[in-house]
Parts: sequence; C-alpha cells; structure tokens
Amino acid sequence: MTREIRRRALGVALTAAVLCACSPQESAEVSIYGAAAGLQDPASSDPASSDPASSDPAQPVPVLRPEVLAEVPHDSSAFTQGLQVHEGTLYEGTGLEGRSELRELDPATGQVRRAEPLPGQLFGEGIAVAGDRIWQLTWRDGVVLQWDRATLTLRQQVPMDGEGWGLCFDGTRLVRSDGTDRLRFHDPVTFDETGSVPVTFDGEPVTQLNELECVDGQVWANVWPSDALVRIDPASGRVTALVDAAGLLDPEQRMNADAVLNGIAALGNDEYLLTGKLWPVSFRVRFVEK
Ligand SMILES: [Ca+2]
Repeated sequence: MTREIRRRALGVALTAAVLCACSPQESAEVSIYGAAAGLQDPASSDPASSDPASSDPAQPVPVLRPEVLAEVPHDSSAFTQGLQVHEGTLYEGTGLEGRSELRELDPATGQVRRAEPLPGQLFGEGIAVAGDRIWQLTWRDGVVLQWDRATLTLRQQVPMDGEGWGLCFDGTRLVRSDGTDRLRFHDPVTFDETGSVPVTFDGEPVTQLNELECVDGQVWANVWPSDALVRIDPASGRVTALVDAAGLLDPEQRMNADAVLNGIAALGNDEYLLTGKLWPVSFRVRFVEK
C-alpha cells in the first residue's frame, strides 16, 4: 500500500467519523476503511514499518487489525467511556446522565465486583489510575472527579476546561482528549494542565479522539464514532499506526447506533482488551498486520 493510499484510507475513516458526528443514527453504518478493505500491502511485512517507537514522517504508517484471542463477557448496560487494567483489576468508567458509574471488574470474567454511581447527573467519561487515585472525566460538566482507588470513594471534584473524552496515565502525566485535535497533558496530583499537542496524520488534524490507553510511551485512541483506533506519538502528535477493528462485534449484537467501539486496555505482552458502549462482549486481542 502506498503512502497516498494509506493517507486516503485514514481520510475515509476520519471523514466518515466527522460526517457521522452530526448524525448519530448513521454512526452504526460506518465501516471504516470500507473503501480500502481490499487493498493488500506487501510492504507491511517490513518489521520497521510497525516499530512502535517510530514517529518518522517518512515511514509508512502500518495498518493493523485485531486478532481475537478470547472473548470475555461485558455488561451490555455499560456505556463504556474508560477502560484500564491496573494490578490485575479492570477499571471501567461508564457514561450517560444519571447512569454513570466507576466500576471495578474481574478482567478474566467481566464480573462487576464494585460499582459507584457518579453524583447527580454527571456524565462520566474517560478514567485513568494514577497511584492511589483514579481520575474520571466528565463530558461537559466542567469537572474531573478524583476517587480513592482502594475504597472507590469520591475524594474531590476539580474544575476542568473544555470537554472530557478520553484519559490515560503514562507514568508521569495524564493525557486527555477533548473532542478536538489536541491531546492535553495534566499533572497527576493536581490535574493542572501542563501542555498539549495537536494530533495529525500526514499533516492533517485528527479529531474526536475518544477512549485512550498509554502504552510504552505511545497513546492509543479510539476515534469516535468509528471502528478505528490510532496510535499517537505524544511527543510529535503524529499518528504512527492505524487499527481497523471493523467486524469485531457481530452486527446483531450491536444494540443501537450509539453502541460504538470505545474501550482499550493494555494487558501486557502486546495484548489488549477491546470493548464498546453497550457491547455484550469484550475481546482479548493482539494487533497484527492487516
Ligand atoms: Ca483505556
């Protein structure tokens, strides 16, 4: 696959995502890379092309797909907005007004061990474990919640500018997406904003980055409302890999147009747990060349 075809493939994906943002009813119809699905990529066998550390703009961006290793039950009432495994526990943040929760689950079975509702009508978004804290974004409520990880009790609400979409912790700083083309960085103790970077693919802005996962210095992001994920080098903001996850969920199991892919949690050994809003199943996967 040439660089131009790759650029067009992502363009199809991201254009579809943007177009569908104003028409949620169509979002379930989006088939990312549908136009490019038949393309073969002889160059993709080059290991250098999928080097996670590579952010060289001259390098082709690998197109990956999830290889399913196992299926794990997922609560189909969970409007998944945040997903992270930490020390053997799966943490999940869910959304919607009056239905948002912070949850603790068994990653092997999907069983919900504990769940705490958000106060009032707060609309929960991404979560990130940072030491003994769990930060949980709200969408448009102007606050971020800080929970005590051990007890799942709410410690405080901190004012926050802009919208909250996805969140992850890279060991030093929190990384937040907000619906724009920016990743913002925050102090993990105070949530003070410490900087930001615009996200681009071939120089074009990439917006609507949703649930995030910080792994080995890179940031994985779901692209709402598509079946695509991108891997971003947070130093440059450049997209360094694409994942086409179309077809992961059986269409008959997709409850409605809002039930999009939106959850990625690193499991170690290059394995990930993927799920979506209102999905009845999560998938343990490995990313392989498409
Ligand atoms: Ca995550």
